[in-house]
This record gives sequence, structure tokens and C-alpha cells, in this order.
Amino acid sequence: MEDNVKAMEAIFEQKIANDEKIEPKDWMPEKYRKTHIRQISQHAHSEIVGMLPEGNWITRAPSLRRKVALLAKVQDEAGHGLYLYSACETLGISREEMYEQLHSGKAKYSSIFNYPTLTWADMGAIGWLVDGAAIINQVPLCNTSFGPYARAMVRVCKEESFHQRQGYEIMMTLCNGTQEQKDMAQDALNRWWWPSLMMFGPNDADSTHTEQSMKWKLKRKTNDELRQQFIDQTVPQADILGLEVPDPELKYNHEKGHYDFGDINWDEFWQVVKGHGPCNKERIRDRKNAWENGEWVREAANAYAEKQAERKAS
Ligand code: FAQ
Repeated sequence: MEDNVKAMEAIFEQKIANDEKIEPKDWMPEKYRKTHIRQISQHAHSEIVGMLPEGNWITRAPSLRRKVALLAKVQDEAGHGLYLYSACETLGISREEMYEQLHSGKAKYSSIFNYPTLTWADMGAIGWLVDGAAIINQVPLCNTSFGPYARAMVRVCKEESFHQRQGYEIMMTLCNGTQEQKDMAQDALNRWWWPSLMMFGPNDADSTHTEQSMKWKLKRKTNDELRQQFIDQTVPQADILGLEVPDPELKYNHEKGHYDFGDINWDEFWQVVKGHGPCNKERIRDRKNAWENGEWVREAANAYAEKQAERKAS
């Protein structure tokens, strides 16, 4: 028996070393399965909770064109959540259990979605910065070792790239508008910059899972590497907009070929992660309400599926 497990472990390790995908029916170590359930379900929850801050502005979009684009974006996030929940189900956890973990606070979701969306400029800043950060985090995940997660990420990244551009275009329009509009854009950047940097997770030295996840090729880059890549890519975009990144210590380091930046407020990050951010309670309340109000839809869909199955069987 033990020899059998060792043999399966060796096959698994070989596949990881060869950059072959691990598929749901393949043998995998229990810890690999659990880590994937944790990360993929948290990722799915982030997409679904992430619909709320922007959903808040659909009725107040400044034009029909903006409303259509925002609606499409928010729907895309729902789709991303669904691919990810489906990918996670292949690891042997039910969707109900995942929702239960979200509602009870056992499962996390991204810290970024616990901040409020105060003005229309926040729609620009979220698309530009939050989707921008999500792309940088998710492009390496297209190459992650678990097949269903990697395949979901390919489509998600294509859609995120449209989201990032629509956000940047909103910022561009505001920055080319009146002084009041430009001030709104600057205020949004001031509020969303630091939380966007926190999206990549704690510094590598404080990250619980990075080392093991890199070995399993679940993560292909560390939190700090991705954060630096985001800063290097985004600062020149702020320059084009004529906006100032709210970090007095931000400076291009020619020797390193990267921007140096100021200290991130990790106390704030952990407070938000632990449920004490500005909107945590509201977000979970809204998700629970959506789950409860959708009960009749789930019942009807299940009843229909059962009837169809009965019909096929008879
Ligand atoms: N927020 O050891 P690590 C999006 C937790 S999707 C909350 O470094 P790991 C699209 C972490 O879970 C955004 N918690 O963890 C969109 C762990 O706690 P645990 C979501 C965080 O997993 C755009 C502990 O801290 N993206 O934006 C955060 O190796 C616009 C220690 O951390 C993904 O989920 C955080 N920011 O690395 C939607 C991408 N960071 O679980 C709508 C996939 C860390 O032990 C609108 N996930 N924690 O209790 C990942 O790449 C990784 O899971 C990281 C964290 C990088 C997020």
C-alpha cells in the first residue's frame, strides 16, 4: 500500500517537473488538493464579491455607453466566478460548501473589495488598477499546474484585459475633462493605489503558502515579484494621465531597473482581511441576501433538471 502511494507520488512529482497538467482524476497529494480548494475558491469568491462595488454604480453611469460597458464587465466577473467554482468542484467540494465557507467567514476573498466606491472615478480606478493587478497576478496562473484552473484563467485574462482598458479610458476621459473631473480621478487614485498593492498579498517573507505553492507550480511568481511588476507597469500609465501616485518615496532606481516604493501599511491589510475593513460586513450581508433570495431559482432549476432526467430515463 505504502509502495503504491510512493509510486503515485513519484508520478505526480514527475508531472510537475515536466510541466504537465494535473487533472481532476489524477492522483494528487491531499495537501495539493486542499491548497487548490483554498486558493481557487477564494479566487471565485473574490470575483463574485467583486461585482458589488461596481454594481453600485450601474444605475448612475453617466451615459448609456458607460452603462452598457459597466454592465458587461460586472457580468463578466460573475462568469469568472462560475468558471472558478466549477474548476474547484472538480477537486471534490460542492458549491454549497464553498458558499457556506464564504458566508461564515471561513473562506477569504480579496481585501480590495472591502473598500467603498464613492465616485464615478472609482469605476475608472478599479478597471485600471484592480483589473490591472488581477491580470498581472493571473497571467502566470494560465500556466499553473492544475489543468482546470489554468484553462479557466486563459479566458478570464482575455476579459480582464478589456476591463483594464475600459477603466483606463474612463480615467483618460476624466483627466482630459474639467479640473473638477481631474480632481476626482486623482482622488480615486489616492484611495485605490495602496489597497491595489495589497491585493498581491503579504511580503514574501510573511507569506504562509508561497514557498510550497511555488514548488507545486500553483504560483509561478511570488507576491513581491508580482507587486513590483505592477508598480513598474502602472507608474508610467499614471504619468500619461498626468496624475500623481500617492507615494512620496516612489522613485525609479536605475541600478535595479525598478521603482523603489514606500512602506505598505500591513496593519491596515490584516485588519481588512480579518473582517474589519470599511465594507466587510456590508459585502457579506449582500452575498447572503443574494443566496437566500435566489433559493427559489435554485429549487426551480433543480426540479427542471430532475424532470428532464426522469423523461430521458422513461
Ligand atoms: N486579500 O501565503 P499567502 C479580481 C491571505 S480577482 C485577502 O501569500 P497565497 C478580479 C491568504 O489567503 C482578485 N486575503 O497566500 C476582479 C492567506 O490566508 P489563508 C483575487 C489575502 O494564497 C477585478 C494569507 O493571507 N485574485 O480582482 C490576500 O499563497 C475587478 C497569507 O497569504 C485571486 O484570488 C488578499 N489580497 O497568495 C473582480 C488570485 N492576500 O488562505 C471584480 C488567485 C493574501 O491561509 C472586479 N490567488 N491573503 O487563510 C492568488 O494568487 C493568491 O491566493 C494570493 C495570495 C496572491 C492572493
